[in-house]
Amino acid sequence: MREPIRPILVINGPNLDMLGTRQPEVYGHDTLDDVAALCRRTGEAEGVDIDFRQSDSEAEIMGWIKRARGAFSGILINPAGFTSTSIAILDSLLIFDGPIIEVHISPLFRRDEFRHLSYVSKAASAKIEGFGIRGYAFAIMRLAELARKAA
Ligand code: DHK
Repeated sequence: MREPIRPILVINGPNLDMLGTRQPEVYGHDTLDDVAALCRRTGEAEGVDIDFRQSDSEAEIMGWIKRARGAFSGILINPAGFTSTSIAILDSLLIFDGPIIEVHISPLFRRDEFRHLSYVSKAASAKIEGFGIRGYAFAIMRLAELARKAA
């Protein structure tokens, strides 16, 4: 019999709790609760549980990632403001033993130059940006597919 697929960990970095209020012309009108609902719906359709979290704390995010090894089949991370600054989060992600997909709601390639650098990308198997919150759904579909293949 096949092993059950381990859940997917969805990590949201700083200020993403303010989605819906925060610069709606850049990030849209959906709230973080809407993103969570989309992720859970997509997970249900794919037959995989979703553990959805947000933190403004780099240390807390690092702790979640370090404890994810062996417990989750994949990680979806929107590192938000830590994308271009956190070698520490990159190092934590490099400890994880499954696929990692980096998601950004907005198209970073056409925003400020300082947003173009991503340390997290060095640990990611794929990156989705500029699809709005739908990028989360695409990432979960792909992570579920990879988890099924690995099971
Ligand atoms: C979200 C943030 O908070 C910014 O710091 C990033 C990212 C972009 C997003 O598009 O989801 O630069």
